[in-house]
Amino acid sequence: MSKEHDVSATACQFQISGEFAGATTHGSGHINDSYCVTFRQAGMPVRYILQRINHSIFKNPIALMENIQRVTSHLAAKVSGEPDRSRLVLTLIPACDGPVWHVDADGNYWRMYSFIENAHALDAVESTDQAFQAAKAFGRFQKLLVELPAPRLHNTIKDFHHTPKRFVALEQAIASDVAGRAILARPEIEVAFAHRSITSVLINANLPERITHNDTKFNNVMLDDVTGEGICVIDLDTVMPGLALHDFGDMVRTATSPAQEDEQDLSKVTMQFSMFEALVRGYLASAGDFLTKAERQHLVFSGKLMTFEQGIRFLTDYLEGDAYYKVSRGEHNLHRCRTQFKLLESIERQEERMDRLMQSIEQPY
Ligand code: ADP
Ligand code: GN1
Ligand code: MG
Repeated sequence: MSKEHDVSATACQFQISGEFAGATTHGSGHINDSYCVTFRQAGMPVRYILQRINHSIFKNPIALMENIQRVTSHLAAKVSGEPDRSRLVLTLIPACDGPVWHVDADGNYWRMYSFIENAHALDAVESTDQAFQAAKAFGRFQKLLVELPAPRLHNTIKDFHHTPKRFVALEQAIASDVAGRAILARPEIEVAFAHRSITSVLINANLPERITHNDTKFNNVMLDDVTGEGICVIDLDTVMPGLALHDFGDMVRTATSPAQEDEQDLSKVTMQFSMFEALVRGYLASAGDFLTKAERQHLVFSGKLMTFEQGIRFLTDYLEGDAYYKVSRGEHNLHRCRTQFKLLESIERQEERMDRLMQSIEQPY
């Protein structure tokens, strides 16, 4: 349990019956704080997920929660006829005073979800079926949100996937060098500059704005413990207007390599072609009927771009003295940057083969 936050008192601010029975930290996210909390109801333990929203990163937590409320209500209505529907969409628990968030005495914003039981999220992919299931679930998520009624969702982080602006932020971090680390990251800075020209490709490709998840990390989809099916997309803080390809690209980044994002043995980091193929097939199975030709033509490129973008984001944070991502060692962000750039290299080596796969899928005869 957190030393900084009174988790039990906070948990009791939500409309949950029974007695608070305990809490443990949960998950491996880099931004928010998540806890699994248990209440005893009629003698039985019932679990929930309590999260503190990082309001130094998400500057407008209420707008963010409005987005999540609209999105989860819309999705819940879409799956209302399906069996097991409560496990297919996140369910927000209202706070005792009404809204679906609670603000504590220190100004922290909290929210509570029902716990999706008999399902799991994985930090690294182990099988092609998992990759297929994750991509199918994220594609379905996008598809169900095509019809979200107006108004436009709030932007929870401005220019989140504007890669050219991410590059400018890197240049500023190098110039300021506040932590004196630029000298330690020379090879990585060179890789970044060698790829500058790819940063504006998607922005200039005239792609349609959609409602996208924007953080389609492999561990942001829950897989059913028994069937392995991708049942529920989670971590909705960055659901906002974006490009479908940012989501697909981030799947390639996080669900093709068998290694963890901060693996230090770079020989383990590789883009497994079989996983890429499973991602394409899973994503097209659910998103294939609404994607435009231009979107389909950039699927391969999106994996390269999002891997590069994440690499420069980690590098920027390393140079800025670890101001953004949670770290547990001095060079953590540099290690993370290195896995991204190793994966980028692996993608580049296989790009032609990936393109050939796409051609065979688009023109099977
Ligand atoms: P973060 O922003 O820290 O990544 P997430 O919302 O992704 O936060 O949650 C962290 C982890 O907690 C997830 O990877 C998943 O394992 C678990 N989790 C989140 N929401 C639920 C839920 N409603 N039911 C069960 N597990 C959940
Ligand atoms: C952060 O919250 P989490 O750990 O799922 C980040 C993503 C990055 C990811 C890299 C709001 O996601 O954009 O891709 O780390 N989220 C935010 O692991 O910046
Ligand atoms: Mg997450």
